[in-house]
Amino acid sequence: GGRFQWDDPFLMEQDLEEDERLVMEAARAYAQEKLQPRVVSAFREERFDPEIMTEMGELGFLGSTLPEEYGCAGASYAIYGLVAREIERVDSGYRSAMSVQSSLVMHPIHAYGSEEQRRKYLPKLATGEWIGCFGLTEPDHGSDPGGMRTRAEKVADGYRLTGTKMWISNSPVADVFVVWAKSDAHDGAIRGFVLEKGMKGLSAPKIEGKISLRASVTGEIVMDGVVVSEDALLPNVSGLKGPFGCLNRARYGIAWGAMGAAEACWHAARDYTMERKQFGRPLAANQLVQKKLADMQTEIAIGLQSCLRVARLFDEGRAAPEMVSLIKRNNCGKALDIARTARDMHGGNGISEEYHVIRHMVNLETVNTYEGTHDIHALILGRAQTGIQAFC
Ligand code: TGC
Ligand code: FAD
Repeated sequence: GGRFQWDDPFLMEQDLEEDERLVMEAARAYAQEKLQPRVVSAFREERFDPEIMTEMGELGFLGSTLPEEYGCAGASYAIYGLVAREIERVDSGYRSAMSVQSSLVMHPIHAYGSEEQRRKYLPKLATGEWIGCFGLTEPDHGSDPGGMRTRAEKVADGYRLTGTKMWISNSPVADVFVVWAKSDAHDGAIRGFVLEKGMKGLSAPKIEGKISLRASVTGEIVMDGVVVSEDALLPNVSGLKGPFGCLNRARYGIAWGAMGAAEACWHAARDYTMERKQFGRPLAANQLVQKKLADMQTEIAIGLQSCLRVARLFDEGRAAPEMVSLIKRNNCGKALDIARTARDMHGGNGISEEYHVIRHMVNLETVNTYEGTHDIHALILGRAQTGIQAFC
């Protein structure tokens, strides 16, 4: 018979390839040694330290699945996911910075860009010397990005972009902006453009006052007639499938990342309830508490198995977007429940920054909402099984 390992019930880590395990361990060491010590003050002060990007770049964590010829690691999707899990074990905001750079900025430049665009942008994004952001959401169009108002008008030798993007991770510190706009030169189709900091008419004001994801910087992208040349257009994609192709990859990483945050909360709840005594015995000696720990263990073990399965399908080119909707939705929703329960199990201490669980809990509210809300992914799955479109 096999031996049961409480913190890895299905022995997932034993199923990893040697290189995958090594990268996972490196990511865990980096996250615990370099990110964990600064996260409490970063969250309190609503501060994102941009040098985190160069640190992640040095370790090969940015655009890790892209080819080595552009300065990237050429890693498997399992590696990308395992790194997301380790980073988000510390904070969803740090994982967010990595996801945006890798899946929402480097991926579209690689998948839809010209060779010149790839050579110009990817190496500096891979080292973290340049920071990128992705502008799809607008003030009046979040779940329905197809209704976007941002426009690209044709002008001599290029385009003039006008519009506002809202809730954009990293925009206030970004050097490179991948934005999506309806282009009148392409029959109103949605097209991608790569903008650069300092262009006339481009600004990225910070959104202040977030109660969630405070260690990640979020802003607007305001385009007030930004004129770009023809080479700012991403030539090789047209329509919503452009941004959605990026979202498939970012959502996949979020499914892993959310499990990292959930594991942090679960382990904290276990440690706390074994240590803390009430009524003369450890809290963990109560049946109610053990049931909560068992539920956390169960959901996380199953959630991680689903991630590893989709990782393998991605590497084989067999991952469908609906599979990603299923794991993004389930793992974010379950992680949020786990964080709320862990917060409760810490009693009054659970509301203190010192115990981390409430920070994960409020972060996961964002994670459950961005990249397609929990309910939007339900509608994607409902459509896929009934053939009936329920969005409108
Ligand atoms: P629909 O008619 O379904 O599709 C329009 C076109 O897009 C194609 N498509 C996809 N292609 C690839 N992958 C996918 N997942 C795709 N989903 C759709 C589709 O085939 C079609 O192509 P074509 O050629 O026929 O035109 O479009 P709809 O307008 O009905 O879509 C509805 C819905 C709800 C599915 C969609 O709009 C949606 O997913 N909404 C959620 C929006 C969202 O996720 N926004 C994310 C913004 S970015 C972000 O949050 C970053 S946070 C990152 C961080 O900080 O970590
Ligand atoms: P809405 O679409 O207005 O939804 C509000 C509520 O209505 C939700 O509960 C939703 O599920 C529900 N709802 C909507 N439509 C339906 C329907 N048809 N049926 C039933 N219920 C429905 N976007 C980017 O482009 N780039 C980024 O980098 C980025 N980073 C973000 C960072 C943070 C911190 C946050 C909070 C958001 C970020 N987003 C980003 C935006 C994010 O993707 C959107 O907030 C998200 O897609 C939801 O859109 P919305 O906020 O407009 O909500």
